[in-house]
Amino acid sequence: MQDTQPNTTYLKDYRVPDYLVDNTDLHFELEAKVTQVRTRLKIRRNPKAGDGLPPLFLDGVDLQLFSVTLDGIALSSTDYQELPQGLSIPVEKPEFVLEIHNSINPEENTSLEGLYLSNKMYCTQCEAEGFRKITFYPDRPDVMSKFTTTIVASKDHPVLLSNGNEIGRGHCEDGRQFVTWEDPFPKPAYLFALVAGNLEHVEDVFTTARGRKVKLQIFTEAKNIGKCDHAMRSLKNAMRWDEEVYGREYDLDIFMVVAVDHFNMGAMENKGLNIFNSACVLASPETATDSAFQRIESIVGHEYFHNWSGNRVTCRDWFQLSLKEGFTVFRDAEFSADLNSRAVKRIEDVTLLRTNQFAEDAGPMAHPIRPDSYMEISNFYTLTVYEKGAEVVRMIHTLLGADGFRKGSDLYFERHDGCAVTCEDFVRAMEDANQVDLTQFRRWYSQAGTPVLDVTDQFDESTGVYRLIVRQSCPVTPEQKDKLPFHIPFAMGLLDSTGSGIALDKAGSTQLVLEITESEQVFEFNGLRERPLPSLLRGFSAPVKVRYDYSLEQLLFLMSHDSDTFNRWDASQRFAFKAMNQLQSAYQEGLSLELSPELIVAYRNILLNKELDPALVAEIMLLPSEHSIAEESVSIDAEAIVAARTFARKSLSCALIDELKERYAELDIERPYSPNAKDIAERRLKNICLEYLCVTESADALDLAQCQFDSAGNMTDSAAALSALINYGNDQYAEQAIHQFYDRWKEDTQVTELWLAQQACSAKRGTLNNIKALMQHPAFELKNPNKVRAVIGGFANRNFQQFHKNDGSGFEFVADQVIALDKLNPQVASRVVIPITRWKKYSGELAGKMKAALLRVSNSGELSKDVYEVVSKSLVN
Ligand code: B3K
Ligand code: ZN
Repeated sequence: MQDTQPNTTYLKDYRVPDYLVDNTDLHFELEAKVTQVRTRLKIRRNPKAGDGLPPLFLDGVDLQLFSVTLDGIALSSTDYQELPQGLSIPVEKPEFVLEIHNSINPEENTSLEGLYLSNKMYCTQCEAEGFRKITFYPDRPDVMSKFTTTIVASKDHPVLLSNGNEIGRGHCEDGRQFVTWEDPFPKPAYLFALVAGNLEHVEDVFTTARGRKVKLQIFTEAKNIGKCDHAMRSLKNAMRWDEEVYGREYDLDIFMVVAVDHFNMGAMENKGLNIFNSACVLASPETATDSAFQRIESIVGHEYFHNWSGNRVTCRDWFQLSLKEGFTVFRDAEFSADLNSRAVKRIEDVTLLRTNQFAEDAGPMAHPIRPDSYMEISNFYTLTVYEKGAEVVRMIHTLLGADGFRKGSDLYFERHDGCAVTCEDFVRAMEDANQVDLTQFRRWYSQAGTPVLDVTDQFDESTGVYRLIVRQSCPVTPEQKDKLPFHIPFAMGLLDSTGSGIALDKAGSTQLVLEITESEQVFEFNGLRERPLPSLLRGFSAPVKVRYDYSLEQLLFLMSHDSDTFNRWDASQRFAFKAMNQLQSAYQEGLSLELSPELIVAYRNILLNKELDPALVAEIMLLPSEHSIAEESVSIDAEAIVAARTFARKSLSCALIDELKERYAELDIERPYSPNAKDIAERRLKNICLEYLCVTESADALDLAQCQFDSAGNMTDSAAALSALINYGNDQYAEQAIHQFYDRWKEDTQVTELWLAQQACSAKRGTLNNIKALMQHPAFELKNPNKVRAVIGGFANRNFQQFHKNDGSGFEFVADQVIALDKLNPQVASRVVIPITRWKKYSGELAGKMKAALLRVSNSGELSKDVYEVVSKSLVN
């Protein structure tokens, strides 16, 4: 562990910036080892910061400083102080021009933050605090400036891009060339971007609602130029959608997207120049799965939507991250729901939230969607800030209705355009536009943890009165013991014994949104003839856990009758959880296992129900994952979870073999590939049937997989067949498929990543020895986050069985990787460590072994702030 603990930054300490920067002129001379950066800043004292002229502080990290000039006069090194975190310059006037010359080393920059090289292409990533790795600057989002950028580079890098509009280009005497860009919109430094490379592009035009033509360009290496169509289509859909749903038009004449292989996350919304992880933008039917197509559509949408929710209106400080991220995730989720199947999108999002965000809320790093403090802000780009943040915005939408919400968002954009604001400003705009009081609702921003609703009911036959009694509570989270009651929109309905919805008010509505605000509340419904069956938290109207003691019969009834598709699926999940818990207990007690016959009957009915959307059938057929069972456990018994789930899948596949074959055959139709909702749903169900069939490991089933593998016309089918062969085939066939697939696709980066991930995630194939061997394969690269996520992330996050081996070898492996990665890329290292931080949730020896691995990381010497924060918080008792 390091000697000095990194500083903690607190929201309560926020102060407005002492100085503002009106203009930022940047001049880059790109060279791999020594890139020269010259900066000219027009600076003035912030009138809101009070009197006096405090020293000017500029953030700067890993920079080589050559000179500082103030109003044309060169400063000597005694005129300022160079500190580890930046420059402090005494100032005598309220307005001045500061010029700085420094250099940086993009080639050595493996953190992928600031300016770095990816396959010979220069690119940048500045959010959250990466600009300080480029030059000295007040690197905080509330300093907004107009940027002009000149890039000088050799002919090897013919494409030179930055934000805004191109205003000049030419040749230098030495044969190099330059391009100058000007961004007319003031922006914080985190939205700055630069790209230089030997790139090709596809181009299109979008005509805005007001008839302005916007040039759209997607840049990539020549070999990928055929993989840009889907992203372009998605971009145009997103631009239209934002005009229609939010009345937001694009504001520059050009919108550029660049695909980069080395990237820490999915993509970045830099003004006018979005930079994307190649995996989140490039696709073709032969090389990308349906889920890749859908991911691309939603991420392209997400980054585009940031142009308003994030760029035009940005965050005052990083505690407000959910202001832009929660809102933008909500926007992209609605975009995807409108373009595809709404119910399936909701099910997928809620599954992610319940499995992973709930685990975050219950773990050592739990934080409110607006954290109170951080050591390293990069650690707070979390599912809580993003996905729970989006749920909080969705609750406002539910409370205000679509029209009220739109009034609120219009007011928010109008009031704060061009400003750096807070979550409070967002909520206030929603209140002001609708004359409502969201005082109590604001607790969602400041209290961490997943609230629990304990629901009971009473029916009085003599009076026909039905009562729902709802008690809310919220578990203790780090630094937050006592929580005040939340304001929770609770969508519900009541079903009669025929399965019809009962009218709940005078208008005859069969669904109400109850507003829960107290720790205990009773809701009364009158005039009922019989005891109804409640359908609770429809559409997952709040990010909470609902406990209500449903019987198996009631769950079956909801599965077939609830008018809310989400709740039909949810009933199936509750049902499956119950069955899985029984199996777990039997396993723990050494009894023989038997899968509930009712579950088998229910699944048979679902599988054969042709009226149901195949996408919903597919979602139900997939039993809850090991991770979601773990999240539901008070104390995780990994071995029992694996045993229970494996047994349940085997029992289902044996019992339903004929039905699975029938549906597989019926859905296995040849047709040209299209990533539309209907085809995606059918392929998904077909491939789930294939997988279940292969669980039996029968020769017939494996032949089907082999046949699909040999003849698949798209990557979805091909990858599903590969997965079946890897996980269930005999070793020789599995080996053969793995080699064949690699030989066919080794030139394709995205397919190679998928190939790595499939092996790493496989319970059968992804043994620790094989994982180590994969890391020696030429396709693996420790400096590439996608490869790390595929192999190490795949193993630790998606290979429940091998990662949780009783000898603790999986945890030790992760610890080794964290230690190695921390030297290269702290952001990636601090994500990789997460699976071993939740040791307190485990039962038996696993907890101790996990903690020991974590302690080893902690004692491994100097750690980055990123890893230090996560590890030290996880070791607190
Ligand atoms: N805003 C970026 C995330 C930046 C992460 C920095 N560590 C992508 C997004 O949410 O759109
Ligand atoms: Zn975002």
